[in-house]
Amino acid sequence: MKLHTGDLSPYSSKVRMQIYAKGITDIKFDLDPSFRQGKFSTISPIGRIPVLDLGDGDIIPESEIICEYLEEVYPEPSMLGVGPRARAEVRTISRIADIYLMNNIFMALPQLSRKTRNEAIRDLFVAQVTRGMGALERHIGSGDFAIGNEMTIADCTLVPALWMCQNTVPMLDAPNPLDTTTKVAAYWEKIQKNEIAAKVLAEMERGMQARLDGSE
Ligand SMILES: N[C@@H](CCC(=O)N[C@@H](CS)C(=O)NCC(=O)O)C(=O)O
Repeated sequence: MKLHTGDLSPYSSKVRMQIYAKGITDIKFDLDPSFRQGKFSTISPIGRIPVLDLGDGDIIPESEIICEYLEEVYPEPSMLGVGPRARAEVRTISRIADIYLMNNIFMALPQLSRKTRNEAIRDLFVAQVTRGMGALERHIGSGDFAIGNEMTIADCTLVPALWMCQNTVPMLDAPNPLDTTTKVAAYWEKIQKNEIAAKVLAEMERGMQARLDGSE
């Protein structure tokens, strides 16, 4: 199998984090040049990364679907949580991070340039991120991981989303929604010291550097 991925892509980082945590070694990573050339829709109709290539043109798009597929193909160690209630909570946190944090952060990013910024649009999306952060504050656990005592898919979605929040929202000259939280801020402080999270965060930093250098 091959994962079409990118260092800076938070959705791809989520899948890579799951792959590292599960110790999967037979998935290759690839950033197809056609993605950068805007021709990626020939590989995946949705035209976005990550995409899991199973071979012979058989592909699975969407980070959440790929993560669920990998859980079925590589069930051990499970990263879905222990028991139905914990699994529902893991999926809730993953959904908050995807839909209410990451999606709104992406929608705000076109307002990064001060010259062309529409402050009303920036404020609309940052307010939605702050609202999502408020929901996360109420759902997240108080231990080392988002839910329970082991790393789950919730951590895989949350770590790249919190990195995005930390590294992009202040560049919009807006208050950082992380600063409105207590439990999420404590989690963020702790999880960055986790070896697997740190590996993915280092890749995202590398991707950001490449973007700033113009080499990607
Ligand atoms: N819902 C998708 C979002 C994927 C996504 O937006 N990926 C970005 C990179 S992080 C992308 O491919 N953007 C290219 C584009 O929008 O054309 C998922 O969870 O995989």
